[in-house]
Order: sequence, then structure tokens, then C-alpha cells
Amino acid sequence: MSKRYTITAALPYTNGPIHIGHLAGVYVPSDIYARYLRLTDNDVAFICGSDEHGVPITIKAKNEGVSPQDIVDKYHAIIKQSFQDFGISFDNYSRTSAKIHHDTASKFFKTLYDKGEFTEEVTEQLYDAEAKQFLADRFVVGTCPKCGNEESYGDQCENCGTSHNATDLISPKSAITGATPSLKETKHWFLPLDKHEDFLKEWILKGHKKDWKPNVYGQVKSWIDDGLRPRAVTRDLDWGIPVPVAGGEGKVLYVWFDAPIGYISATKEWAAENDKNWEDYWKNKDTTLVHFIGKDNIVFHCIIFPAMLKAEGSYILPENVPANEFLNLEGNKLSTSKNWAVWLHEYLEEFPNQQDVLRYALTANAPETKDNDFTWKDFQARNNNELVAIFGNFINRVVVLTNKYYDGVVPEANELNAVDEETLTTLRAYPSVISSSIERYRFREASQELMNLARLGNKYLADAEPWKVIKVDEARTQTIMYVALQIASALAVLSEPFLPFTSIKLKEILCHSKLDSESTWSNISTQEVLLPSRHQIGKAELLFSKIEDSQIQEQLDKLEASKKANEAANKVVEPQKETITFDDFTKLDMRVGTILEAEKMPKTKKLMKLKVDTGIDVRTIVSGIAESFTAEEIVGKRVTVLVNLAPRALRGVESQGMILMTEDETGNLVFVSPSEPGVSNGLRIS
Ligand code: B3M
Ligand code: ZN
Repeated sequence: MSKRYTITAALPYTNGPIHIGHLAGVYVPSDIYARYLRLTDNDVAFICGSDEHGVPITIKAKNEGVSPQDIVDKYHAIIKQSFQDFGISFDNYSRTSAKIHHDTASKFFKTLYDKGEFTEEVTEQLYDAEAKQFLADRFVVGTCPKCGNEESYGDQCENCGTSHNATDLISPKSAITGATPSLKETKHWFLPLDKHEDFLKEWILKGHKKDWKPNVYGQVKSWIDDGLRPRAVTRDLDWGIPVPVAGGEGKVLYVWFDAPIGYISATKEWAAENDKNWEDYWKNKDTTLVHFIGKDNIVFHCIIFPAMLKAEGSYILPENVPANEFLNLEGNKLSTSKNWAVWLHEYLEEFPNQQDVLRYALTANAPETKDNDFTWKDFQARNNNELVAIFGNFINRVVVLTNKYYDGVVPEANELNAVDEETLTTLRAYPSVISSSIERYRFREASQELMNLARLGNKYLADAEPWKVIKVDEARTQTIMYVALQIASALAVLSEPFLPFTSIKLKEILCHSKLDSESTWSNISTQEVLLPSRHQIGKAELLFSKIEDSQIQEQLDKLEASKKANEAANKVVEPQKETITFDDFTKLDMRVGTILEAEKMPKTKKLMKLKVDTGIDVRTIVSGIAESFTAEEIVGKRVTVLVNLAPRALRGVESQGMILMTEDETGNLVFVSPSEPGVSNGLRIS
């Protein structure tokens, strides 16, 4: 029976591109769910858009010397295009700087204001006198009063997820100037969450929200148990939606007040363009509303936004909020600022037409109940050992053999034996097996059930061995290939939510479009025949290709370079040494020299024995550069030599001087030497 669903995916901040953490946490699971619901004949509005207000945008704009609008225009375009290219099938991907959103959010605020749902309070807020700016949200950093995280923001702690007022922070510091903020009076409008405590307790704790994921239910319960407090829903900022009431001059709506309303405005925009009534998707009690988010957004989607919707009075509330935990990368936290990420738009360039490989790897390893780690080795294994070796291998054998034995025509079923019957019965159970996992938001499990269906096909062929039977029993071979083709056809349909690009390709290979009645998710279990005898399929085409170690190494090298660049960027410059006199300096005798010979010393990693022409003489110098250079690449190099350093024995070799070196931004050693031509050996450096 067709139902109506409104599926929302967290609106990404437009202060950077999308990375695999966003995809694993929110966008791949929500897309699987939306595609599945459409395939099972439901009416779906799958909604998202760019979150373009808030302090992160203004900080980025300040850092880059451009306007916030420049920042949001740049990243909205990158994000929207990369979602489209990755097959995230939003019905509408809008943006909160759009007029329809400003109008919708302003009207929503005004409705609550007119209903007296806000309290107006003049309170002391954190103020940076140097920057002449109030400090809210990410403009201030301090210690979280709940978990002690020293990098908590003014509105939220990403470590424990809690949401608080900036004045709750312990030892706050301005993120603009680093100064310790003072307190200054200012008026804001507050949503009295405490007033909605009973409703939230009833709706969540007593209601049937026990089917919410434990990580979500647990967080919400702890906030409610801790007692809810009024939350400011306006800010002293100039980037955002102006407060639409008297006294709101110079103030904007708090980004977390306006952003969730972005789901509503994006639905309005989509409904208007598709001749639908947006209120069916937000005000009709028969509609199921599901929010897909990361765990750091739970409080806003389970407490604040529902309280807003309840206060407004005419909206439905979310049926479920299946928040995922966080994904890490190669053992470290994903970080936009440290460029420690796999960026979606870069992946799409570096792995062309392999969207489904990343979709599958992120789903099979999704952080559904605990933080999880993405490694490139696992990505390669999921592709080579599962997509290529199981799914792709099965389809390739079925299509190659059908073309080889029957010119691509589906053979007669003939007499089915017990194994054939059992295999087809198992096949017909798969739609409900996979449905059951998807409907409980267990997408990892669902993706493995899909792979199990491909395993069923592989095992059936391996046991039946048509390549041998063909020599002795034509009819039996036809039956084997007929059964295998039914499994292939089911995979073409059931893979669509997980592997949309592969599903299209496989349906083309099997010529599904030429079927009188194409099999669908709903009828695979009941339809006797999925691919009828005498149906013509196409030629074999590889669905997946092996990913080589070199491709993985390239990605690991890229991350390594990121890491080094970060270390260099964050390198603490050593403080100056104690002051010396000019006389001290004149004692140093530094000369231009040239390396004539070089050899790595035995039994040491670092030491190299050099023959250096100092212009005064040719002498032996031992230098710790063997891990940065080979002997070949430094012979003939011009260097700076400290020639009057007392000789010292290093691993049995007397070193008579020192070659001056430093490090580049990636931590590699480099020679400090005169670059101008015509500077010959022996010239004194002073
Ligand atoms: N822009 C995403 C984040 O906190 C935030 C979601 C808004 S959904 C209404 O990274
Ligand atoms: Zn915390």
C-alpha cells in the first residue's frame, strides 16, 4: 500500500565540500532509503539543500577576504554538483539563502512571536571589545561544561553533542582575536524549551520512540533528564535572516532556528514546481517524516525543531531520526580544516564512473551504531573481493555463457530439480529480507544481504557447472542458465538503492526495457518468471574493475602529504636562542664548499660519509642526511660548511666540520647553500 514519506537529509554547511564522513553519516543512507521507498511504490519527497547561514560561513569569508555570499555561492555549486554526480537522488536540493526560505523562516518566527511562544530577555552575552562583536556559536571556543572538551563551540559541543549557551563555556576565548570576552547586555528572543519538557517526555520517552536507535534515544533522554532550558533563537550577527519584529534591527535568526525550516521551504519550492501540495508532506498526519543526520545534530532534530513545530501547532513530527555516528579516516578524525578527508568531488575525478564502489564501501562499513574507520585498503578489498569477485563475476559468467550457448537468448526452463526449486525459493525471499533491514535503517546489513544474493548465484553456478553439463545434457544446461538468469534479473532490481549506476548498467545488459512486464521490487517475490525464456539479453560488459595497489598508494601518499603540510602549518617555530655577541659570531668560519664523494655508512640509518672540497682543502665530513638523500643525488652539490668546528669521531670516522641543513614544509632535509652562480669554494660566508 502506497504511503507518503518526507525524507530530509541534514543541510550541509556551505563552508567546504562534501567528504566521505558526510556521505557515510547522512547522504548515502538517506538515498538508499528514499530510493527503496520509491521502488516499493511510495510517494516520496527527498529533501535537502545548502545551509548557508551561521558563523562558519562568516569565519571562512573573513579568512578568505571575500563576502559570505561569495563563499556560499562557491560551495553550494560544488556540493550540489557532486551530490548529483554521485547519484544522491534528492527531489529538491535547495539553499537557505533563497528568498523562499527567508520568507518561510521569517513567517515561522513571526507566527511563534505572535503566539507568544518566545520570551524576550535582555541578558549579558559574551563580547569581544577588540573585534567590537558579540561572540556566539563558533565565534567563541571554550571548555564544555558537560564533558570538559576544551574546543567546544558557543552553541554546541561536537564531542558530547550537547547544546548550550555561549555563557555556559568555561574559560571562553574569542575565535576572532583570541581575547577573553567581556559580558555586554543585549536583547534576544528565547524558545523556552523547559515549557515543552512534558510534551517531549510524553512524545519521546513515553511514546513509541523506543524504536529510535539507542545512540539517539540515549542522547535525547540524557538532555531531557538534565532539564531543558530556554535557548536564544536570535543572534547579533549581520549574515543570516533578519529578525522580522520590532527591536530586531542588527539581529538575525539563529542558524539552527532557520536551517531546519529549510526542509519546509525546500519542500514548498519542489511542490510548486511539481504541481503538488507541500502541506501534504508537512501537515498531513498520514505522512511519515524521517530526518537523516549525523550524531552532532541530534539535539536540534529531536528536541529543538520538534519543539518549534509543536509550538507552531500545524506540523507533523518526525517518526524517526536514525542518526549515524562518525566516520574516521585511516585512524584519524576527518577534518575539513586540516584537509584530512576524502573529498567527494576529488573522488569523482580520481575514480571516474566508480560512484557505486564508494557507495558500497561506505555502506558496508557505515558508522551506524559506533564510530567507524574508513581505510583505503578496505575500500580496495570491498571492490576487488566483493563487487568484482562476487557480484561482477557472477553476472559476467551468466551473460557470457548465455551469449556463448544461446546467442543471448534466455533458454527454456525445462524440468526444475530440487536444487533449482530451492534456489528460486531462496531468491524470492530476498526482497523482504533486504526490505526488513532497510526499514529498520540497517543499511550495512541490507547491503550484505544483497551481496549474499550474488553469492547464491555464484554458488548455484559453481555447483551446477553448466560448462561441463553442456557436453552431455542440453536440456539440463538450459535449466541451469535459466535459473541463473532469474537471479541476475533480481540483482538488477534489488541493487538499485545501493548501486544505482550498476543497476542501470545491468538492466541494460539484460534488456529489461524490452520486457513486457519488468520485474519490480514488489513483484520479485510473487512473479513466477523474472526473465522469460526467448527474451534476448545483450553482450557482456564488466560491471566493476579491479582497483590496483598503485591507485591506493596514490591516495595514501596524498593523505601523507596533507599530514606533513598540516604539521608544517602548525609547526611551532622554535624560540630564538640566547643572545650572543658579534665576537661570538666572528668565531664561526663558514665557507662555500662542494661535495665530491658520498657514501652511506654501514649499520646506520642516517649517517653518510662525504668528501667535501672546502676551497681550503678536501676533507671528510660525516652528515646525518642518509634518510633524505641518496649518494648519487648529492655529489657535486654546493653546500655551506662550518669548517672550524672541532673534529669528532662518528662511528669510527673522524668528521672535520659540518654541512648546514634545514627542513622544508614537509619535514624533508634541505641544504642551506648560496644559490647565486659564480660563488666558488672557499669563499667565506659571513
Ligand atoms: N548544517 C550540519 C552540521 O552541523 C548542519 C545541519 C543543518 S540540518 C537543518 O554540520
Ligand atoms: Zn561536551
